[in-house]
Amino acid sequence: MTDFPSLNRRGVLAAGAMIAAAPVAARAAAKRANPAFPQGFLWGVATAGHQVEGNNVASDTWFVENVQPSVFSEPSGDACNSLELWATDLDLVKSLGLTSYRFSVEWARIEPEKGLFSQAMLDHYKRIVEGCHARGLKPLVTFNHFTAPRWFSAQGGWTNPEAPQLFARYCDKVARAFADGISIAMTLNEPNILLILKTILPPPVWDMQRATLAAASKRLGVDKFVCANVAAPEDVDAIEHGLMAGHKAARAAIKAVRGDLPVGFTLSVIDDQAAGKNSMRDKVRADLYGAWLEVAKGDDFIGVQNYERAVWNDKGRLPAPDGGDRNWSGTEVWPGSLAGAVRYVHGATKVPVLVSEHGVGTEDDSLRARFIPAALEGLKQAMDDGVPVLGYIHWSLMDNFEWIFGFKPRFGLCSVDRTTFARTPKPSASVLGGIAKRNSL
Ligand code: IFM
Repeated sequence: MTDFPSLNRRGVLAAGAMIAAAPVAARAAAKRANPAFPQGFLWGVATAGHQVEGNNVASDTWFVENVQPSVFSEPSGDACNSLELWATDLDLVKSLGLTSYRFSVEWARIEPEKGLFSQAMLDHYKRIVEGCHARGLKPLVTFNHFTAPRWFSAQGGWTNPEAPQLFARYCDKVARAFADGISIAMTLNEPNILLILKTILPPPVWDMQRATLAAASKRLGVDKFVCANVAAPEDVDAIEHGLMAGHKAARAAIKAVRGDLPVGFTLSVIDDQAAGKNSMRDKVRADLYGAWLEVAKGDDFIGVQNYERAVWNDKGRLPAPDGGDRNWSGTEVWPGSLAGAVRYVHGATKVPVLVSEHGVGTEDDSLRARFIPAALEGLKQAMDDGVPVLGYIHWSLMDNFEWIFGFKPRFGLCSVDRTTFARTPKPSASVLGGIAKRNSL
């Protein structure tokens, strides 16, 4: 969720400063990477339950999409109807030549009321895991991708001291149902997203989020409705605290069921670069990632999710240089950012990295088709330099529900007809598929 409208003013100094920042990744890309990826490198695509399944009616996010006022530009509705079409999705992933599929399990479906667990829904997700195996795909499962049951958020969400234990209880149920079939477990998706949004979202958007949550609380007659990716700034620290304890409790719960299953979480990481003397870069990094990178040191791997770079001088973030590619919101698209983020995260944690998301929101698929190989060149160079990377998972399999922005941003390798739900691969899908099939750039 890092793709928000660019708030940068373009300045004449920017281009020079960006070049001066001369990230290692860009310089490294000048020497060619060895094109061959290691055997067993994971090639995949990611989706998230709420963004593709549709009708996630017991979730907190469904509720806040449909209150008035709402910060959401439109509700998720049927989304891509993947609750029904999940097998079609798996066929698509296979037909693209990929080897793994990252998807998320919806807590609100599995525990729609506090303490009421749905065996049918556990079976549903188990069938997806089995469906992956039937197609030779490795299932990479996210236990929580932002959304929670409505009852959970109505009792203060992650700010409630009970939250970590409730999350761990749900993770235990999921792990008992099908941990034996999954290849990699991710407890939380981008638990640092609100820290990043604090530096990006303008005050009116925070005001709208506050108004949305106030409307939700009022409608339910509760003190405080708190979601993981729609929040008031004053709640962010308490949410982070809860998420951190939640991750640790969930990891322990999953490991108790299957000790050899790799468990970690995914982090949203901008490739932050320093420009000039006394750059703020290191302070920004400490604030946005520092605590989570410490937590990751105790995990089996860390998921890195990168969409952009940011160049910081001593006063703030520099505007992107004029020219060059832009995404749907006007933010710079710079392929070297993936390697920069991966090098930084591995350097700080020393644990293996999974690129669990990377992509670009754009109507211009030729941009995506150029962006993927260019980013992978830098990634492979980092691997040649010794960074252990388990795989590359592109966001996303298909255009889907991009949270408060609705269906407008297009991140998919496939388009989706919003009426028939027919999926159609875009040319960029064969670019990634070709690399995956060759296991080589
Ligand atoms: O759609 C989101 C996803 O849910 C989390 N990571 C970023 C993606 C694009 O903004």
